[in-house]
Formats: sequence, C-alpha cells, structure tokens
Amino acid sequence: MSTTKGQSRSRKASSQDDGPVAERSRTAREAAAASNNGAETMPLDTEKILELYKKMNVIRLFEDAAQRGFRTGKVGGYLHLYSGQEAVATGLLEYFQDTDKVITAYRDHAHALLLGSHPTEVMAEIYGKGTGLVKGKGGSMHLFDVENGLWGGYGIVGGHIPLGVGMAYALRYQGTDGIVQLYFGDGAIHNGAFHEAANLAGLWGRDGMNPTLFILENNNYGMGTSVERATAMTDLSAKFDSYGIEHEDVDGMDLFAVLDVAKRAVQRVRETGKPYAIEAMTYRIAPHGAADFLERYRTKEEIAEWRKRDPIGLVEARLLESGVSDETLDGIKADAKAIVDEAVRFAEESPDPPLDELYTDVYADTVDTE
Ligand SMILES: Cc1ncc(C[n+]2csc(CCOP(=O)(O)OP(=O)(O)O)c2C)c(N)n1
Ligand SMILES: [Mg+2]
Repeated sequence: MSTTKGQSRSRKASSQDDGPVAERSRTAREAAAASNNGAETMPLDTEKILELYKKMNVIRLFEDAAQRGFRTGKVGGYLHLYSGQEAVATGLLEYFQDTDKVITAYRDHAHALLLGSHPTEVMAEIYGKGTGLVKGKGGSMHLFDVENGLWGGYGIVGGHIPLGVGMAYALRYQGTDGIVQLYFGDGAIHNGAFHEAANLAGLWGRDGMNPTLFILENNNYGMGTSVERATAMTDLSAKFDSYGIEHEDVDGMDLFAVLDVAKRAVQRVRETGKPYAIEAMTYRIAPHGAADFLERYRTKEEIAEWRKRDPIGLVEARLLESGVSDETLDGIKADAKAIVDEAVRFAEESPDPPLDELYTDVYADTVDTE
C-alpha cells in the first residue's frame, strides 16, 4: 500500500495558498508527517480497515441527514457536525476499552456512534424525541451514554476539560486501569479552564494519578476565528509544555496516522497514569454550526483544497490500491446509508417527550442534599 499519498496531497494543497492559516496548516502537517507515518506501520488487515471505513461513512451520512433535518425545520436547537474530522475519533476510539471514559464538547455525534450508542437513539435525541438517547432533553450538544463510556456532550467551550481531568483522577483513585479520552478544540485551549485543569493533570500525573489523554482537535477555527487570530503562540500543543505534559502532533486527516499514534498513546497513558496530549491537525468541511451559512471567515478555495484530503477519501484510496473492488466499497456505502435512513425514520416517527416528564431526570436522585 502507498505510504505517503495523503501527505503529498496535503503539501500540494497548502502550497497554493499563501494565507496565514495555510501557513500554520502546512507547518503542522509537515511536523505531523515527520513525527509519525501511520501508513508504513499500519498494523490492520483489510477487514478491519473496511470496518472502520464503514463507521466513517455512517458518521458522514448521519451528519448529512441531521443537517437536512435541521434545514427542513425538523431539528430544533443547535447542531454541530463532525464532517471532515472523522479520522480523529475513529482512530482514537479504536483503542477504547470498557474501563475508559470519553468526554467531549458539542461536536459529539460521532463519539456516541463510535462508542456504540444506537444511531436511531442518537438521531431521535437530535430530533428532541422521547425515544432519544437522553429522552430528548439534551439534544445534539448533550449526548450522554454512560453505559457505553460517553460522559457528554458539553456546550460551554472548555467547560468539560476540568471534568475530564477529574474523571481521570477518579479512575485511578478507584483502582481501575481506565483512562479518559478528553476531546476539545483549538478554540477551547485558550480558555482558563483548560490551563487550570492541565496544570492539575500534570501535577497529579507525577504520582501516576492522572490518565488523561488530551485530544486537541485543531480544525483551524473556533467558530469564525482562525488560530492566528486567537493566539500569538500558534503552536498549540506546545502549551502543554507549561504543565509538564508530553505531546505529539498527528495528521488528523489520515486515519492510519491517527491509529498509529492512538495505539501508542493510549497504552502509554494506561500504563503510566500520566497525562499525554495529541494535537490532531484536522478540518471541518461542514460549517461551524447550523447558523453558519455564510462562512465569511474562510474561502471556498480553502475548503476545496482540504476536501482533496477528505479522510474518508484517503481510506478509500488506500483500500482501492490494496485491491478492494469498487463494488465492495459501494456495498459498504449502501449499508451505511440504510443504517442512517433507519435512524431518520425512527426519529421522525417517534413521539415528543411526554409533558409529565418535564421535571424528571433534571437532578440526580442520588444526590444527598442533607
Ligand atoms: C465559554 C464559551 N464561550 C463562547 C462560546 C461560543 N462558542 C461556541 S463554539 C465556539 C468555538 C469553539 O471552537 P473550538 O474549541 O475550536 O471547537 P470547534 O467548534 O472548532 O470544534 C465558541 C466560541 C461557548 N459556547 N462557550
Ligand atoms: Mg476548532
């Protein structure tokens, strides 16, 4: 299999754009390419790659369907899509084990699907239906599925980072070998909550008491603000140095590179109880959120260049090169479409939450206020 197809495409893409964002992207991606080359060490067989390819297709089609639901007035509230970033969570969560926990921000549909939440229930939640994952009370931004390891789904930028670090402490305190995969964006790293939590993670990690895997998904933008307009120090992962947390960059568009880093990083955090950070250079091809129609902060050309390195397309190219037929890939896409169609049908036909549940599940029954 070819080893550098995606990476050479990325250089070609960014060399056509002289803007500061492209400059940052080029530097980071070249660093990522130099730091790990997942393709060469790809340990997976074709069956496993096909399985991951299917998951990525389900996520993409699921997001497209949710967007259609929003634009036709069937989905209310807010909606943030993961399209373009699929390789990051797909690669990292491949190494999730039952004792682990995952916490993320509001771009959370993919994490739920990958952890095993049923697509029908996830879609019903987005539709605000009583059959939804959290009974229609959370919506797109607040998916929760504790049994499958998903501890949210948070709308306050950076607000979940201290929770994730605390959860990691608790996992060691309780004597488990679990770790926390803590996902957050380039916009969240400037939030005070990140810096306080990272400081504690580094500190507690000295005693092996903080198995947090920080996964910084750098998609170049926090809403409409590029990394360059948000910080004078644009090497984001270097910010972990302040807290004694080791880190590395990865090409987040390349599933194989992510898998390679994920395997090592997860094992390392699990064994040491120390935090570790991955900065995944990625790109959302979707708008920031449902209300982001104009996208004035980036050009159509920039989006088109990144689309050439669509993470699903890169996996597809690798599969074709390895001899998998078009028919096989078409069959997988059809299966993925059937799963998403069924999720939409279920969500549309489900009832709204009953009125008498308005005040149930608002506070935990187990909290003793005496
Ligand atoms: C504390 C706080 N400030 C501002 C907002 C508004 N807001 C919503 S998303 C967002 C950008 C976050 O960007 P990033 O962390 O890079 O995540 P991405 O959307 O790129 O996945 C902002 C500023 C918010 N939700 N919470
Ligand atoms: Mg971002």
